[in-house]
Amino acid sequence: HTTIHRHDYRPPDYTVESIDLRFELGEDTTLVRSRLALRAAYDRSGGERPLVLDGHRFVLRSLCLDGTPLVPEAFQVSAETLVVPSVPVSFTLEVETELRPQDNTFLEGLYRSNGMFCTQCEAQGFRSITYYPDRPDVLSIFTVTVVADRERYPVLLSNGNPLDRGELPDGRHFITWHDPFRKPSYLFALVAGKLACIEDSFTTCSGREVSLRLYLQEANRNKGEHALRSLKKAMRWDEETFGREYDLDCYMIVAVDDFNMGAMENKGLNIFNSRYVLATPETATDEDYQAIEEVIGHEYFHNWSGNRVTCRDWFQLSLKEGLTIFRDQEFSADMESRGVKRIADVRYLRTAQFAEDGGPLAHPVRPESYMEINNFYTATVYNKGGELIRMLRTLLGAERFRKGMDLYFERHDGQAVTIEDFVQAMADASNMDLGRFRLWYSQAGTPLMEASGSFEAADGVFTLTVRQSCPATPGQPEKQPLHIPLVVGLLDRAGRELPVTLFGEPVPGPATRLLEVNKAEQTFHFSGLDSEPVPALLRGFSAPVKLDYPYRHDDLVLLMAHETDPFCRWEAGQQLAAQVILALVADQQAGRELKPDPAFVAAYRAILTSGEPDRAFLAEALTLPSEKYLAELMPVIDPEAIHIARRFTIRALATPLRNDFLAVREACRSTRPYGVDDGRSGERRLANLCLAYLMSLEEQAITELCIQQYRTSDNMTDTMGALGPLASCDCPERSQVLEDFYRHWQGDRQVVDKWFSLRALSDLPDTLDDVRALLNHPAFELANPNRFRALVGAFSQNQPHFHAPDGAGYRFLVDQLLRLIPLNPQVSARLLAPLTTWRRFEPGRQELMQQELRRIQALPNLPRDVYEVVEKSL
Ligand code: DPP
Ligand code: ZN
Repeated sequence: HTTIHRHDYRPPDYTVESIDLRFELGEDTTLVRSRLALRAAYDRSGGERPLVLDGHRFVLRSLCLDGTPLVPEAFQVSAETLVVPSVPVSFTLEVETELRPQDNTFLEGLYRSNGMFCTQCEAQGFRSITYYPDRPDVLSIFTVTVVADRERYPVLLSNGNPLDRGELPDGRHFITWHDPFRKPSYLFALVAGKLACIEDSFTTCSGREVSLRLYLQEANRNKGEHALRSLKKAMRWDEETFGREYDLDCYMIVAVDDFNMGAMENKGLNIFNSRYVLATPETATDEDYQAIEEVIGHEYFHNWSGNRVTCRDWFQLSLKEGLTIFRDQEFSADMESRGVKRIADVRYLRTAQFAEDGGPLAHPVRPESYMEINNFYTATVYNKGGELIRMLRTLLGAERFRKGMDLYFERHDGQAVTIEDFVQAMADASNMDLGRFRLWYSQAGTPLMEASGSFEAADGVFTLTVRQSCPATPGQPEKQPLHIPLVVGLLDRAGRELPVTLFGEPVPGPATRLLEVNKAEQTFHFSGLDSEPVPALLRGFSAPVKLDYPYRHDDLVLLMAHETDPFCRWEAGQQLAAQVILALVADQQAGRELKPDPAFVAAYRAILTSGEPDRAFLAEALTLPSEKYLAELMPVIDPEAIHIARRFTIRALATPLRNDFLAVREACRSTRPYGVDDGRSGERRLANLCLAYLMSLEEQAITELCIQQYRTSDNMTDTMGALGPLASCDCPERSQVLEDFYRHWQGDRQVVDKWFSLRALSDLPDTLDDVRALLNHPAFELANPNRFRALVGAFSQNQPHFHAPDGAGYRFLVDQLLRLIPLNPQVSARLLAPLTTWRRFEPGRQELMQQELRRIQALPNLPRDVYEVVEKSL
C-alpha cells in the first residue's frame, strides 16, 4: 500500500469537458456506458503524456477512442488504472463496464439497499463504476440516463434537472438527467427504486421556486416531515446569514438504510443514512430530531461550501468539512439555545478530537499524507477544522468574517481550491496578518495553555500570565507557538462582571475582551480593580486548547453561580466535578474507602435548586464529566476505577438530594401531549436526568416510577429516558420491559438500533455475554453499518466492559471485525479506533490491546483502510 503526499500534487493532465452516462440497471448485471469528452490540459511541446484513468472492481466490456475500438496493444489495464499511452489533444473515449451492485457490500460506488439502487462516491467510489480521472479537481458537466424495469423501479434519479423520459421495450423505462453545474465525480449520484415521495417547495430570496422532494420507503411516508421542515429552515438561514441562495430547480433527498456515513451532499440529490431523515415523536428522541436538523443543514450548506467551491485534492478536505461544520453549528445554535449547543460541541471535541490528537493517528487539520483517504474523515478534519473557522471569526469580528466569506465564494465559484485560498480570502477581506494563524492547519496536537494570575492590591492591577505549548505528535517533534484568541472576562467576589481594562487604557474596557496570544509566553495587565478578581477564561471556548488555571474551589463555585458565558459557567462545574471524581479514582486505586465530598454536594444542590430557567443548560450543568473525558485527564487511564468513582459520585449526589431531584423532575413533567418543537425538550432532558440520578439509589419506589414513565410515555424521549437507567438496573422488571420494547418496535429499524445499543451499553456484569448472544438475534445484520455500530460499536464505547482486565472486550471487538473486514473495510477501520489508544493504559491492557491489533495485522490481503490504521497504531 502506497502513501500519497500533499506535496506531490500535480494538476490533471487531461480534463473532462463533459460526461454522458447510461446505466442499464439489472437484477444480475448492470451495464454502464460512459462517453467522455477529454482534452489535454498540459503543454504538449514537452512530449506526450499518457491518459491515466482510475477504475477497479468492474468488468471492462469495451473501449472506443473517437468511435473506433481500441486494440489490446493500445492500452493497459492494471489493478487500479487504465492507461492509454497515446491520445490526441482532444478526443472522446467510450467505456463500457459491467457491475454487480447487489454484491457490493463495501457500500461505495453503485450498490443495492433494501431493493433499491443507490450510490456513494465520496471520496473515491466513482472509480468502481467506470474509468475516470476520479479526483476532485476534474470538474465536468454530467448528463445521465437511467434505464430500469418500470415496475420495480418507478423512481429514477440523478443530479440536476430531468431532461427526457420515456418507455422502452420489455417493461423498462428511462429518465435522462442533466446537471448544468460542473462538478467532480465524488458529487455524482444515482437512485432507482420503488419509493414514496413527499413534496414541498421553497421560494428563494430572489423569488425562484424550488421543488423539494424527499424520497423514502412507502412504510416510512409519515416520517419525513421534520426533515423537510429542517431543509426549509436551512435554506432560509443560509440566505439570511451568508447570503447564499440555492441554484437548481429541485432539491432531492433520499433515505437509505445501508450507508457508511451520515449523509452525502451530491449536487441536487442528497443521499442520507435513514437515521438522519426519519422521525416521528413515537420513534425519535429530541436528540434525534436535533441531529436530523443539523445533518440536513450540513448537507444543504455544502451546496456552496463544497459543491460550488470544492477541494483541489483530498488533503484540502477540511476546506469544505471544517467550514460546513462551522456553518451547521451556527445554524443549530440559531435554531436552539446557543450556549447549550456550544457546550455540546465542546463536549464532543474534547472527547473525540482531543483523543485523536493524543493518539498514534494524530494528524493536522490539513494532513500531509495518507494511504486511504476514507481514514481522514475525522474529528480533526471536521470538528477541529470547524474550530479554526470559528477562531477566524473571533479574530476578524463578525463583519469582516462575512466579508471574507463573500470574497471567498465570489473569487472561487466553480473552482477546486485549497485551504490556503480560503485563508487568503479572509486575510484580503480583513487586512489582517494571518501568518501565524496558518500554523493551526499544519500543526497537529492539542495546545496546552497554562495560565496564572497575581493581584497587586496597591495598584489595583491583576496580571494574567499565559504560557502555550503543544505536545509532540507523530512526525512533528517540535511545535511552534500558535495565534490563539483568548476571550476573557473578570468577576468580583460577589459575582459581578467587571470591565476588562488593559493597563494604560484611559477608559474602562468592555466586559468581555479578546486577547491575542501568539508567543510562547505572554503577560496581560488589567487595571482599575478594587479587589482580586476571578478570571473567566476562554469564554465561548474561544480556542480548541486545554486550559489550565489554578482555580480554588470557591472560585469555581462562584463561576458556576454567576459567570455570564454559558460555556465558562458549565466548565467551572465540570472542573469541580472532575477534581472530585479523580480524587475518588486515586482513593479507589489505593484501596481507600470512598467518601462523599460535602462541599461538592452543596455546590450541586445550589445549581439543582437555582431555578435556572434554561432547563437544557441546567441538565448540562448537572451532568458529570463522561468516563471518556475523565480518562483524557489521567496520565494512565484506569477505566474500572473511573467507572466506580463516577458511579459513586452519582449516588453520593442522589442520596442527599433525593427529594430535590424528585421535585425538579416533577416540575419539569407535563401532562400535555408531546409536541415536536414544543419548547419543552430542555424540560424533558432535565426530568430524565433527574430520573437517572434517582435510579442510582436502587429503590423499589423509584424503579416503579421509571417503569410507569415507560408505560405511559407518548414519545421516544421519555421512553428512552426510562429505558436507559432500566437497562443498567439489576431488577426483575428489566428483561420484561426490554422484551416488551422490542416486540412493540421490531418493525422499525431506527428503534431496533436503539434497543441493541441499550443492551450493549448496560452496566450489568453479564453485558458481554448478552451482547454475544445478540449476535445470533434474528434482527442482527452484520453487513448493515447502523446495526453493526448499534451493537458492536456501542459495546466498544462501554468503558468498563470493553476494557475488562482479562481482554475479553477487546477480543470480542476483533472477533467481530474479522468478520466485517472482508465485507466493509471502511466501517471496520473506523471501529478499530478504540484499540489504537493502547499506549494510554497500564502495561497489562497495553499488551492485550496490541495482541488484538496484531491478530488483524496477520490477516492476508488486509484492505488499505484497515492496514493503515493498524500499521500506524502498532
Ligand atoms: N461529505 C459528507 C459529509 O460530511 C461525508 N461524506 O457531509
Ligand atoms: Zn460534510
